Amino acid sequence: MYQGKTISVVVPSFNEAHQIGKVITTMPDYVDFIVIIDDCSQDGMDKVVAGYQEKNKKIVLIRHEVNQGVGGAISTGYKWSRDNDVDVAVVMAGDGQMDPKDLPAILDPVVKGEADYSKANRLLSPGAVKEIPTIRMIGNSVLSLLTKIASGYWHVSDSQTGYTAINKEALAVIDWDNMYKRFGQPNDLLVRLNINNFRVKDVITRPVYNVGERSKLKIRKAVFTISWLLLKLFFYRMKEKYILRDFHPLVFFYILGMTMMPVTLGLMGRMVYLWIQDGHVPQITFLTILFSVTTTLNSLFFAMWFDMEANKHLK
Ligand SMILES: Nc1nc2c(ncn2[C@@H]2O[C@H](COP(=O)(O)OP(=O)(O)OP(=O)(O)O)[C@@H](O)[C@H]2O)c(=O)[nH]1
Ligand SMILES: [Mg+2]
Repeated sequence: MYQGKTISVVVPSFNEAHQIGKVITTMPDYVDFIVIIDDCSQDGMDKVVAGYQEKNKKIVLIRHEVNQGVGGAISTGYKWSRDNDVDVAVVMAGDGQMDPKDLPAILDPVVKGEADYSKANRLLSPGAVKEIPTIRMIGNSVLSLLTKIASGYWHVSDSQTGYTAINKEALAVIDWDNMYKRFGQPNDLLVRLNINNFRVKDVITRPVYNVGERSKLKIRKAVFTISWLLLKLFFYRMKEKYILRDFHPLVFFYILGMTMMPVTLGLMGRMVYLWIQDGHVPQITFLTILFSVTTTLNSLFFAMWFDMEANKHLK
């Protein structure tokens, strides 16, 4: 128990026979359940965990018969936590990259009732640039920016962290069976939390690399896959949050901005073409472009601003 609340730590793990022991032995005493999801590992990880289970009764081992991906494993752990009436469910990876010393800071906002979901933010830690490998830093920053737009949590960054805590109210409401199953899971979850008006807080933590982990993340591929997912999630949130469940005219601003964008780009192309061909651009063409650029940018920026205002109370 932590401050009177039962805590489960969900550990998504795939081929972590080498690292899982460290995750188990460094788990703080106040954690009530260590829910290890073995996502059909092929390296004998289940036997390693079974060995620890004999001495540590807090360990729950759930094995997937088919590999589902990290998001699928997290959903399984969340469902177990929900069905066992746990107050707060934490996620810590099975590769030992989450420092248990940070756990109280991640738990506090949720346990104190200041947030429904809290997550680590490594990008804001003072040593981030030195400690996070450059390609991961760039990929994560790009996805964090896109996740702000898609999720409506404009104050949140480091969207890709897997170190999080969620309360039982959110555990009960989110449909875990429909959650994205692979590395885009944290992004999908943020969008669903926003649609349900849950409060989210970032907690600054130090990044941990080179502790014996072997990453399964192919960063370039992940950036494209998750960007595409975020585009779909953006439209899903607009529909659910601002059309079906409630209404906000910001959708009109987004529609206008997005419709005008290709028109503006087309007009700009035409201007460049005329300039190269004739050496000058008719005044009317230039004025039309000016009007089009202003309308596009104003509409998009106003839509973002309205979205920011509508979600201000979810900090
Ligand atoms: N369940 C499941 N877990 C996975 C899978 N791939 C990775 N994981 C787990 O998810 C966690 C994070 O995976 P990593 O590959 O380390 O990715 P990451 O930590 O987000 O990224 P970096 O470490 O920065 O590369 C680890 O505990 C992995 O064991 C998978 O296919 N299924
Ligand atoms: Mg890792």
